[in-house]
Amino acid sequence: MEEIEREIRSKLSGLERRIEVESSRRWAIHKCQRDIEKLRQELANSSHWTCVSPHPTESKRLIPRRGLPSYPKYTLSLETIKALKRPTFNLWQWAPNEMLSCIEYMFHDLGLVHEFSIDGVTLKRWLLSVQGNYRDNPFHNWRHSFCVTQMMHGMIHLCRLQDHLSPTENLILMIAAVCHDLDHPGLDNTYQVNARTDLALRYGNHSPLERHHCAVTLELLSRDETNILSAMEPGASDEIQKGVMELILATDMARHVQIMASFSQCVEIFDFQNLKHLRLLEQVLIKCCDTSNEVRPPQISEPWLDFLLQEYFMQAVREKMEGLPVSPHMDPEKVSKSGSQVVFLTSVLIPMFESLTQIFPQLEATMVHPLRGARDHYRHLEVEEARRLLSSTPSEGTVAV
Ligand code: BYE
Ligand code: ZN
Repeated sequence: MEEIEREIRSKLSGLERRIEVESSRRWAIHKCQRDIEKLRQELANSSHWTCVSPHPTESKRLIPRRGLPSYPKYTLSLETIKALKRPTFNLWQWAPNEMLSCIEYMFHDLGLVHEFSIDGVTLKRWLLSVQGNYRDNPFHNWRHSFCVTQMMHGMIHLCRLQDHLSPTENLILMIAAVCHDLDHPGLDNTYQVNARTDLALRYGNHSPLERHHCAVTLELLSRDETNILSAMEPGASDEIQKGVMELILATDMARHVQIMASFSQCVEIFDFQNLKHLRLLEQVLIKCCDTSNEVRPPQISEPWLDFLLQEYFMQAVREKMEGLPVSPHMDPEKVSKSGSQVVFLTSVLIPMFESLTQIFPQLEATMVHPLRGARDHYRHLEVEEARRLLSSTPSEGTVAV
């Protein structure tokens, strides 16, 4: 009996040592990733003349056009333009500047620049300011904004939203996608409320983050040099700002159940002439895009999950230091990566995309199928994880070798 105990104890301390070593590695990797992102951003911001891409030889790269000193200007290859509409688009290969040009292209492609007489230079300045107002968080950063916007652009095409919605509604969807996490501090609403941060106090604990993203969005649109809505009648501009606010506020996951319940009711009798139905559809669209990483191929989606957990674990460290409660899904001691993802896919993502499929059946193959694939993949990992745990935990009378 004593021998068994000794053996378990030695195994335990071995595992504890390993955790120590591995977590210091995780922090080192995280630090490197942040440094890389910072350097890329610096490089991108300082070089307006040349392509700053890390792999400039690939045909998918943006080709720099020379002779424009004040703004980074790229032309997109045909291949990129086609790829940009699909969830399989590789969004990890672009420098921050290139993502800027891609979004600029989407606004032109959807006819929004033409329709609303948006000044080309103002559009660039607005996008640059938006980019500059995203922080260097592991997850809630400029690349996440790009992802959500690229998915929205893809959905607008796939669901032929330009035939179903007005240009104003399409513009609202795109602005909301780009701006929806502006100045995200990397700490969620629960932290804001528990730590009684300035944001929580300012907004009386009601969706403090989302209200802040709205405030920064309005701030950028109120400055002459970044107001892409300046050519419109004040009434039209107000309507767009109001629509954008509603969509950004809908991204608060605390409202998920309520929004999905309302949407489920109208989805069966969906009527594109009914404004209430349209508002709900738009809310569900931005929610889908915001949480759509798992729709993408596994090589593309996997780093996002790691970055999100990294952000969550950093919050947990801080909460422990400050004596605040730690949410179970953020606690590195309680979280199982595959387990949480199975739950999230089964209870949030798949039902949400399935309900949208009732209006747009074409989403089934492009989005719901990949989501089911991801769920099966994580289920498989979960089983393997459990097996490994079982075989490394000695039960009574037996000692695992
Ligand atoms: C959500 C809310 C805020 C920020 F830990 C991000 F299991 C998210 F709960 N997103 N976005 C995508 C996600 C995903 N949350 C989860 N999985 C995603 O794929 C679940 C989390 C890892 C956890 Cl919902
Ligand atoms: Zn987001």
